[in-house]
Amino acid sequence: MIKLWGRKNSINVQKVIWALEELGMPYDRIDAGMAFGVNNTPEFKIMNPNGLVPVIEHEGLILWESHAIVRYLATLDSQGILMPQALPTRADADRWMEWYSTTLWPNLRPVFWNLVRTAPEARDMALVNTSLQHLTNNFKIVDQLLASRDFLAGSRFSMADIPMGVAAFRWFEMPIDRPDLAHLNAWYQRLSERPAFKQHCQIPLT
Ligand SMILES: N[C@@H](CCC(=O)N[C@@H](CS)C(=O)NCC(=O)O)C(=O)O
Repeated sequence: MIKLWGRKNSINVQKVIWALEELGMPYDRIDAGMAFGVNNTPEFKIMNPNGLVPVIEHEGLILWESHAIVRYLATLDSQGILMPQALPTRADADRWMEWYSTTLWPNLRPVFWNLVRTAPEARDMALVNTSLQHLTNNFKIVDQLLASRDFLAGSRFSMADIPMGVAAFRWFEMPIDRPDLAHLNAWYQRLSERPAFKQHCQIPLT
């Protein structure tokens, strides 16, 4: 049984929960992080010296970093439900996960933290506005990609759609001005039909 440490409202924990649910892998989740604590204890820091969630334990392996965990789970699954089998498609999926981490998330994070987790009087709106401009350009790139394919790595849902999906939920839920991006909208509607996304990721932002 896979053990997962992490609170349900964390964007990075949600990626792991979504992957586990898509793969039908049983797991035991332990609340950790923010109000739950746990992640700052010495025992937890032996598992992850960063003191961050998510962390999983499976057959003696302790693993942290949400994308490494999603890739591990996708590879563990012999049916290749999330891991494209053709190498070019796999590389494509991997590329969008990397791009999310290096490019899109650094723009989404300040917008999310200021608008969702910071009191109005303490918000850095200059940072929000600059980051939002970059974030909008990022989602335009995703929109262009989705003009010619149903999912990020081609015609099938894959691991690549998981990080972008949880980011897109925040993009659509946050009180921000958004351009109408038809292909992004259509892809988001396709994701919204997936029970695991609906149940575990489309939950109130806190
Ligand atoms: N790059 C890491 C980032 C992990 C991370 O920043 N986790 C946040 C939650 S999204 C965390 O643990 N924050 C401290 C807390 O929840 O107390 C990953 O993708 O797993």
